[in-house]
Amino acid sequence: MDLGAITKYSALHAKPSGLILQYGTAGFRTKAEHLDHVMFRMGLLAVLRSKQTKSTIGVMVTASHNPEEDNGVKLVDPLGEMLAPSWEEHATCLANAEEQDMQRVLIDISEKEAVNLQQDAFVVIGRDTRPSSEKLSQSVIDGVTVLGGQFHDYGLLTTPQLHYMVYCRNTGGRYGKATIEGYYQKLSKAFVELTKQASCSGDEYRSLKVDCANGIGALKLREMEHYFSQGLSVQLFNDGSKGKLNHLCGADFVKSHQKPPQGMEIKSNERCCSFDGDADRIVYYYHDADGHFHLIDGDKIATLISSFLKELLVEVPVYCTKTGVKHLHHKAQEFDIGVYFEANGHGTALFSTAVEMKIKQSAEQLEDKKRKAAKMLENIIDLFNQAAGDAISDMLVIEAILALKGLTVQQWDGLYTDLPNRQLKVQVADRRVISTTNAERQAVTPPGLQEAINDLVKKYKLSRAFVRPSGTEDVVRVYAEADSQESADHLAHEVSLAVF
Ligand code: 16G
Ligand code: ZN
Repeated sequence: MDLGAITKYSALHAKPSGLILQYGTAGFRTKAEHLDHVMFRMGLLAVLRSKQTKSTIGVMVTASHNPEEDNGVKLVDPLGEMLAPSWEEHATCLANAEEQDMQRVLIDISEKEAVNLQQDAFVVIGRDTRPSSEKLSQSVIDGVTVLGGQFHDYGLLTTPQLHYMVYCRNTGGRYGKATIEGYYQKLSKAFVELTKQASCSGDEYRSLKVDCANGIGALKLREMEHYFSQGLSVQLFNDGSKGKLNHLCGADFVKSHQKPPQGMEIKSNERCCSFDGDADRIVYYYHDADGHFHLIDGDKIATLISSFLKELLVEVPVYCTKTGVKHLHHKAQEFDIGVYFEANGHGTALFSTAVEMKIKQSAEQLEDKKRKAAKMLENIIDLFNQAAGDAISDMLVIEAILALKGLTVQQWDGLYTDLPNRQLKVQVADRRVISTTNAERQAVTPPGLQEAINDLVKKYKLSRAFVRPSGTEDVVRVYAEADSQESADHLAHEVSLAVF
């Protein structure tokens, strides 16, 4: 390590004094003007992680569904996964170190993690369309080069595309080619082959309205569109030409306000979907004949996908984990086939190597019916982004399944009915006084809180309620459901009073 150079360059990316940030559920996130030093330091950290794992590491500059003025950064581990928890702590330490402590913190991390500093390092970088992202990703590059790391800057990418690149590069090309072209071709080829098999590919299945949150999703869908257009035509809204990123549009807006995004006109029973600002989330929706809005969230997406896959499986057990993709992803990896989705629309499916091999073998079978089914599965596997939840990939999976099963959007919606529910956020002095267990469904502290919730829940029919500290905002989240909207609203309100 050339400590002199680090000190010199670090001073050019100085930390505002007194600023403390935390590597949260999805990396660092705050106002863009406070992030320059964090970017530089995450460049440094990515080099250390790369040396330690002897693999390519990713750095993504994005703040997902946050307002345009915000930005953020997260590191992507070798298999396209979220950064390991012990390294999240190093990230927090490094980001908050005062200038004069930088050298010591870097040496500390290297020693603790037994990093061989002679090892080569390679870092790939991507960014979203925020006005601040280009300059901030340049600061990441500064950090990488000061520590002698090599890098490739992909420029504008969706978050899941960067995860895909990292995964491809560390699996010797087995998963796919680590280029944007490779990504488009892999997904589109699988999609077109699948939709060719759909017997009822009438026009109604072939078009979809997509709200791109005025973000990167629009750019990438435009580039990709012609690869899959024989299977699906997409009509893009909020493509960034007029509106502001995530403002009155996008998956997070639609999910939390339970209404369509601005700028999209919806005829009854038309299939529509929304991406979020970095295109790793997707939700669907439609207006029924009476003009009522219906949201199809991550839970229903998971149901559609698993019921399609279930035709080949005996049973589908359900597990719960803590909030955040990193927890869900690891749970899903424990199975031959793991499907995970958060209600907010972030999710994907994972397939074990053993299952992929079995399916490949079956695809060479002589028996026509089995061969067809196996071929279909092979394409479905190719269509999923197994490195991360991916709005573009999920959209194509959903469209293929709807076409193959001949399902309309209403029939899909009718797979089950949600109980009325309400989510609230509560401002408290210190959200960390609330701790939880059992996949964030039970409060452990403060004492008495869980008992109070239990008593409130007993007052309503078919009811449940949970509280947990947010991993991205300084608030406590309250969730309640019950037999009617009125009861759910009441229960949520009463629980939020108990939190104080
Ligand atoms: C982040 C997470 C998302 C989670 C959300 C919860 C990733 C890529 N994103 O956006 O999975 O649902 O945080 O935030 O991990 P909350 O704790 O503030 O509700
Ligand atoms: Zn996102």
